[in-house]
Amino acid sequence: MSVAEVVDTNTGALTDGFHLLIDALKLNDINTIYHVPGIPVTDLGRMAQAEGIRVVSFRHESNAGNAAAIAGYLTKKAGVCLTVSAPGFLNGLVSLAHATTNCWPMILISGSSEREIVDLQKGDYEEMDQLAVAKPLCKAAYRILHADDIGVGVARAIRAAVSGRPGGVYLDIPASLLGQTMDELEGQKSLIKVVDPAPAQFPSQEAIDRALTTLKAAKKPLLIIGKGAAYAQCDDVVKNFVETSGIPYIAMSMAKGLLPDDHAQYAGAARSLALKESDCVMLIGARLNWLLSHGKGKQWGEPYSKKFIHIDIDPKEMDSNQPIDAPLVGDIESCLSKMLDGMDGWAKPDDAWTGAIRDKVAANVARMAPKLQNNAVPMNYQGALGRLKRIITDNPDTILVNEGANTLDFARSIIDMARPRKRLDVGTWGVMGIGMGTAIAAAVETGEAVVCVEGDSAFGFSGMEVETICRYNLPICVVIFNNSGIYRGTDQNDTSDDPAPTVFVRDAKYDLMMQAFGGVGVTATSPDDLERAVREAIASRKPTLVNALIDPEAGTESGRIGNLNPQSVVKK
Ligand code: OXT
Ligand code: ADP
Ligand code: MG
Repeated sequence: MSVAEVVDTNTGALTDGFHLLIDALKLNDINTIYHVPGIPVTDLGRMAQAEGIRVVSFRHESNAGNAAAIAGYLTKKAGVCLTVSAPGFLNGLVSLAHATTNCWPMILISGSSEREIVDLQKGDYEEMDQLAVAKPLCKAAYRILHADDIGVGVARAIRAAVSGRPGGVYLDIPASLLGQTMDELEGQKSLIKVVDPAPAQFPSQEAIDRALTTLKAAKKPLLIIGKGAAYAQCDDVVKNFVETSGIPYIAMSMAKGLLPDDHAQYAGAARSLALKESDCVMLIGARLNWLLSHGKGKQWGEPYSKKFIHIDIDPKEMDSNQPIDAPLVGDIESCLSKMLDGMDGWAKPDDAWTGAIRDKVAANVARMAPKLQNNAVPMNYQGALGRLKRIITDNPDTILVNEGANTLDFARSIIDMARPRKRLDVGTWGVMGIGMGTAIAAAVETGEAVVCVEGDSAFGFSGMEVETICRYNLPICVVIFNNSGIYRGTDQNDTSDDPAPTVFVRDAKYDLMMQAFGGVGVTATSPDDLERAVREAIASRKPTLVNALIDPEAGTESGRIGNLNPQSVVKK
């Protein structure tokens, strides 16, 4: 820049890295930051709050990061997590990788130490080459060294997070950047408002025609709807496509409720039959990964007996597990809208197929119904979840957060969801520890009441955040399925005085944790107790923890995925 230009624009007023970063986020409608304070970002958090950004301060970065990740999923905007350097950054990194794995937009902003010292490994306070560490674990990683690059840095991070297949982005902020000053007017001019960050991506007409021809030829078609379709927020188009096609569908866990689970075409309760017998499967925002047994095996019937149609925004997803006969690369709204244009006079699938699925659904639902009405004490999963099922049906806007093994698997098949993006869980990795961060962001981003159904092990990974829930007075009811262990509370160690690795203190009083911070803590020993406490929590919107005592013998090893455990052939 020439001297003349500097004189022209210099107003005398200065801005600095702190303010430019905050202004850049605000300019791009980022209005919440999930955070743990400390050197060098304490003042950044304070100033962001003073400038009108909602700053939610956590007890551990993993939970702040999980909050940012799910905020991205719920809002289609990048969720932002702000941490300190090295250890805080590393704590946040698990959730950044989790966001990337789940295809959710998130930005992890971490303060870092001085480049001159880090690069020569002279031993700075919290020294680490964070950019290098982050790179392989996220979609993109950037470092900003100069105040006049903050606009570009934030814009690149936002675009990378939300465009194409969404994912996690790391933004490295050396401490010295925050204090750098520049002319205020010049600074404002350097900021970028990102235009059209996630542009629509239309497939070609040829790809649409191929998909329609493949689908039309099927005798037993099946739709599999995944959380990518829920993320896409084109709920009406998905509904219109499903109903126009008349094809049965199953919903992956977090896509439950995109159409109501009591929909006549929902085949969730006939999952095995639908996967095995179908002759053409159309995937809509779902990957053929481990959750779908990679599209093969006995669950899927005869090898290579099915045609696949796959809608995904990422071309690399095609053929990743099975040959895709009709790839549709584009965003779900554009792909389904274009398909619908070609579906005038569409012939719905034969009743022999849809009727067989309906019958199986009815039989499985009828078989499960009496189990959900049991009042056994100590409670089992079905008795407890039968009550929560009713509560969620009566309160369809309530958000259900769910983690654990048996607690997760039983809740997924028992609790029906009626609205989109109301079920939030462990996602693609099956990771424990998402509970409290997810619940907090769900309450903050939507204002709705949240019921968090947690295995006692799962809860332990993020349990300290009950203090955060109380501090921000959030309408969250945590229900702990306390079976005194991981999977079961009954394992014995016969070789020493130590407990077996999978068991916890029997009947621990988790409710006292919530009471310690001023919330409501209740022990529930019966389904009646449980129902009363959860209904009261939803009505009062007070932070509540219900310690639901579950029979320690009720669960099974790893829930529905015990088959993934390797077996020792020389086990003593
Ligand atoms: O058709 P069929 O006959 O097959 O029947 C199916 C449906 O048709 C039927 N169904 C219905 N019937 C009647 N009515 C209705 N409405 C209905 N709906 C469905 O029911 C069956 C089952 O249906 P589903 O569920 O749809 O089908 P299925 O076959 O199960 O689907 C397959 C999958 C793979 C898609 C599904 O199982 C799935 O999504 N699974 C996810 C599993 C998962 O992610 N688990 C979590 C990880 S386990 C383990 O890793 C744990 N760890 C280790 C650990 C982790 N994870 N992370 C970290 C950071 N560190 C360590 C730990 C520590 S779990 C865990 C803690 C566990 O202890 P807790 O105390 O927390 O929990 P408890 O176990 O409760 O003690
Ligand atoms: P699930 O676990 O529910 O099966 P996955 O996370 O495996 O879902 O798959 C979600 C898929 O959705 C990802 O492959 C992702 O690229 C894709 N996706 C995300 N957003 C869109 C969108 N707007 N349009 C098309 N595909 C999308
Ligand atoms: Mg347990």
